[in-house]
Amino acid sequence: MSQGYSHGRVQEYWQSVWEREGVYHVGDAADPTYVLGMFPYTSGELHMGHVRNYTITDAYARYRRMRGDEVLHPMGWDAFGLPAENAAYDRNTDPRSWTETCIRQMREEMETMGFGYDWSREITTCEPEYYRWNQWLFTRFYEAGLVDYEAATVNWCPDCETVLADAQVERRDRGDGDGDDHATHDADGTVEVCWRCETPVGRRDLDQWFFRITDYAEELHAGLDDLDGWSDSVREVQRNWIGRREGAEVTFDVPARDTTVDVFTTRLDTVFGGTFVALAPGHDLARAVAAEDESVAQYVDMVRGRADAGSTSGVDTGLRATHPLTGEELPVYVAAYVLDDVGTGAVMGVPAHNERDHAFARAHDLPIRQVVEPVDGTATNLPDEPFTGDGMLADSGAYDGLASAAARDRLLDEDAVAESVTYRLRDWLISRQRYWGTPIPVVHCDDCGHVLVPDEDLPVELPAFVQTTGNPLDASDEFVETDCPDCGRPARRETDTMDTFVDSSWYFLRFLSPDLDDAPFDADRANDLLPVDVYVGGDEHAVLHLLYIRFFARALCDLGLLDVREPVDRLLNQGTVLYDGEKMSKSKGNAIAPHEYGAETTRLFVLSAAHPEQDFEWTAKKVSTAYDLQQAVYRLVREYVDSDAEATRDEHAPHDAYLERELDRTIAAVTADYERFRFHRVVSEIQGLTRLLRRYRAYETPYKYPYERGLRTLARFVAPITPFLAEELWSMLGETGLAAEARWPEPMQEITAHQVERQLIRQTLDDVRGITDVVGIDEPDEIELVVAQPWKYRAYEIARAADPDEAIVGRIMADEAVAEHGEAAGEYAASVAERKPGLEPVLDAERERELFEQAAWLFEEEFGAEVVVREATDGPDDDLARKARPDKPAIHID
Ligand code: ANZ
Ligand code: ZN
Repeated sequence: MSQGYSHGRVQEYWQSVWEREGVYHVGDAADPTYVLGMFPYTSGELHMGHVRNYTITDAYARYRRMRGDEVLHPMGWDAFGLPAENAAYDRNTDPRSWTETCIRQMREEMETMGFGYDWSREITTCEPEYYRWNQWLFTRFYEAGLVDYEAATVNWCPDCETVLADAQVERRDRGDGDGDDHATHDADGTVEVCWRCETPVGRRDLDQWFFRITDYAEELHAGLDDLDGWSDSVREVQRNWIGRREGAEVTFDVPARDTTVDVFTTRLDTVFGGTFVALAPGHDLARAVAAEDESVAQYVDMVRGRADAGSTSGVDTGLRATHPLTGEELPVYVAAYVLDDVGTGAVMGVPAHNERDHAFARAHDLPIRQVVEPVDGTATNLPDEPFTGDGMLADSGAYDGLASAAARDRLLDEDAVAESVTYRLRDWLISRQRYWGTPIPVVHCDDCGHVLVPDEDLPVELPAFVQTTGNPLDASDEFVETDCPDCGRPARRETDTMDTFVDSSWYFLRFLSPDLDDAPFDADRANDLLPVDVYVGGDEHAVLHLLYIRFFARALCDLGLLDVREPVDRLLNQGTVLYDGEKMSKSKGNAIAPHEYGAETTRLFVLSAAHPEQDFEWTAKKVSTAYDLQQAVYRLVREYVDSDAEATRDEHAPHDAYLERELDRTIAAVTADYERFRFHRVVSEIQGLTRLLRRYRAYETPYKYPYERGLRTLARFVAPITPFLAEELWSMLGETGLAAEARWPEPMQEITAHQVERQLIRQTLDDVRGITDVVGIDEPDEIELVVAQPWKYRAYEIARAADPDEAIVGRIMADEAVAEHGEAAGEYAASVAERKPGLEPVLDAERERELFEQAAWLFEEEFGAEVVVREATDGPDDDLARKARPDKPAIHID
């Protein structure tokens, strides 16, 4: 008995061979398929989510390589970010050393996992060679008007001591009594917290750097329609995030100040119901009034930057705005529920038809005027509740009686009205008041304002790390103090660093030419190789990272640096690995280390458990099934190569044909499954083929050719999933090259016919199982398979060819070759006529008989019985003849 397979024993050897042979290396002249997994944040360990992510890309990359493609499958490190700084505090080290240690550990783990990367393209975002290009791109963006520097009321996490992008703020149910009054509580009982540390988020006013992603809102939104390679759910999340709204702007005169206020509305049909105008606290007119009016100033101060959709607070400015359609004078309020950065920052209040306006009107005793009525005549609850649906206009002058949609359309022709579109998407706040990120390449000069650091002075490198409570860069005089690039006088460096999402917005381009030192990426290469063919990662990135890469690609195109506006062709979002129904994670204490069960067992299990996009539950039992499968495959090959030459046969026997065709079918199926990332189906085919080959050999001395072909096929089937095992098998089988580079197997014959034949065999096997069960025969001696008389096939074909409403029995019996079988023929004709609508094509009599002869061994092997295949004969002696039908042999078991 030979030893089983041990991944640990062979892993290093094959790794060194792969490396020596440069298996995963892609030259610069190649035209590869680009397979990419979202590069990991350098936390120090691979968790199961990473393993699943990278096993998917690795299996696919390996499969493509074996199909003959060159494959670019690179890996790098998303190495900047706050956790490194926190770890540095906790461990009394500095972010760089900590990050480097993490990278070493993670790379080692990846190698153990057998991931085949082109390490010559490794990139690390915290290296100056990388982040200088963030700075260079910032500079280009700035010159192109894609960068804003603005005082902004920003989300501030007091624990991380940094600003957060909107997308890094999450809503939680309010915990009881955390009593932080700087936090933004909402009336609905939720609180906004930091995505990382869950601390309630407050607000601050700071000068901040923004990327103008909103310039691309329309295009980013429209482009989603064509992203066929992305899931509907990710596209929907992006659509909602961009939040495109079609509507109109209505202009109100404010005669007392000789100015106008534009409001944005999606419900122009309700315009005659407007009874007040409300301004956001940051609206120009609100600020102007606040400069003169104490009570308005107080209110604006109190609520500024604390926008609150649920609030009914507000202050009357005393101004009046003229309703452009009725000429009525409406009061103008400043109200916290009007958001500064939505639409125009001003609304027309329509209390009868909008929830927030209704609540506000109630609180301030403003009139409620209904101008839309339900079309079906149902009653509304006005004035107690607003009616928010569409309906028919009333009390709306010339527009009375129009349906809402038609009214919205017609009202656009009014002078004071213009069509308008707004977006929920905000500009991307990239400033972070932290150390471990890319320094923003700007110098602040008292005379020149903010000045870009010239390209030739890039990179602006991070100084040595110091431990402080605030931003370590502020504490570094040597960093801060510099000269103005324009006037040469003493000036101060910007101490904000970039959001790490900037780093990951273009890293897929850097992989194409990682060492290029006069540009961030090679434009020609990029235009050739982009879009990324397959990108795999978690769907938690649906709006941040996956929106930013789409923005970056477009911005780069408009800068003339790239021609490909959509950077990713096929996006695959892997599902979650669960443990006891919960996401497996270290913080939940239910994490399993990637190689706790052996790296390849884990790979095999993770791919076999479910479709890549589905969640699955980690169970020890299924893990051991994966382990057993590897051992079974290994043993099958080991036993064969250890046996002597007598162990094979050189002459063809009928039963070999079934194996040969089944092999072809499996190859076709596995190939199609790999193409479509259905690794779980691949694994069940591998299981099936392993079983079939084992049984074939157990049945009789195997015919050398198809059997060895079967084993070689199996070795290649497992190669994308368990690459070390595949190399062992491949060399055991006497192959000289590497399994990783072996040519993918191909079917030798057309397999369509075999699909039908296989189905017939499986059905008949099932029938035999059913009969032995029912009759209670444990060990049958003989199984008789009786194929129908040839004339039945003829009758069957006549029935199939007939029109549905033809007298089928008559047609059949008109055929002499059938009719001569008398009563039996009539009986069969009636039964086949009855089944007419569902008659599938069947084999002919001869082929069906031959097939059962070729597959008889499967019955013999499974049931340990002798198998007799024969044709039914007419006449009184054959009592099975009546039961035998085309596609359904009569079965007799003794
Ligand atoms: C009048 C009106 C009447 C509105 C009505 C709605 C219903 P959705 O469709 O949810 O995106 N709005 C516009 N700018 C705003 C701002 N800066 N802050 C807060 N609210 C603002 O919402 C679009 C509606 O949000 C707009 O249509 C406007 O209220 C309000 F029966 O105008 B509506
Ligand atoms: Zn200057």
